[in-house]
Amino acid sequence: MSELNNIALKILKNGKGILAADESTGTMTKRLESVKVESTKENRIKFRETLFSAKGMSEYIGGVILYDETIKQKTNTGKEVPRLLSEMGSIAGIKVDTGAKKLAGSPNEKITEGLDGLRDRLKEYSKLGAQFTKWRGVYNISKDYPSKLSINSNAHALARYAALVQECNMVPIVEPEVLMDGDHSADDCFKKTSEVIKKCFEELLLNKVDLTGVILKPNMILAGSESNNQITYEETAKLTVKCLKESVPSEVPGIAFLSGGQTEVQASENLNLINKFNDTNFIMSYSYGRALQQSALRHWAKDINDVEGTQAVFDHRAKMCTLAAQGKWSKNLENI
Ligand code: 5MM
Repeated sequence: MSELNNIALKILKNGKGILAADESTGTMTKRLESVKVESTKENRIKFRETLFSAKGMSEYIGGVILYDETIKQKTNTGKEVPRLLSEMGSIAGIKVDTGAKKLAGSPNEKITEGLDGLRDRLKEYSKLGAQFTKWRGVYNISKDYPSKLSINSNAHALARYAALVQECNMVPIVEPEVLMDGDHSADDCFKKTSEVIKKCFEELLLNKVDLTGVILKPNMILAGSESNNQITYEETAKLTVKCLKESVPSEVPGIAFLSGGQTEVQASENLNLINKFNDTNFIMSYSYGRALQQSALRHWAKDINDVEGTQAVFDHRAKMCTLAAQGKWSKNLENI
């Protein structure tokens, strides 16, 4: 077994998942302002440190995706963040793309940037303790989108990123996110997501990426958030498994879903059913941002010094997600 495969399995084994705490300063500012907390450097690390030192980290969270600011920050007790994570039994990861920008040639779509100088940045992050990385491509569904141009150019960028990351002995998370926005059907989501993922693997292979050392971070198959034809959780789970079975090469060890705007409970319920229907060898776990942090953030905002209370809320959410990653979640465990 390769070293990269070992890292990927360590992150996702036994129902463990990933905490996506890699919000860029702009996104984190929106999140904090939505709960009326000022977005200062101190407040950003205070919230993140509260989660990273929660008891549930060692049992449920195999890896944490950090943002550039956070991986270089020290906690209030003076510890480097990657060291704190490692003491909590979790692995530090880092978002290395520099964001999605207007795609020349199709200005209503986006291309993710960040390849320039990436080799040197990766060396720096590796020295800081990161063992895995993340790059997100975003795609919109509408009558004309995603265009071939967007599918091809984002796949190309994701593959060049992944090849550079493996050269630096880290595991790349490949995240092609087909957004929920819009009124498209679940069938459209299935078709477009399949096309996007297949193209990504075609490019990954062309770039000689070792698929046993990759984690795929896809969206689930859902109808658009404005569609009148929503599908059931069971249909989502079945379509999601079918899509991945048909589009992902069997060498890939693990899939960690994004939550993409689903509520915390929806994201757990869907993941649970996906695992019930999972007849592949892929580990199917989570790499949630909002669906792991929302309720903890709301609790914390009421009193940013309530470390224990916030951690209890976070621990509950992480436990629910890990149970879902094992197909052991049920609604009555939510106490709602
Ligand atoms: C945590 O949010 C990440 C995006 O941050 P920026 O937009 O500021 O770069 C995002 O990539 C995230 O990792 C994934 O979309 C999963 O998060 P959700 O909230 O969809 O589970």
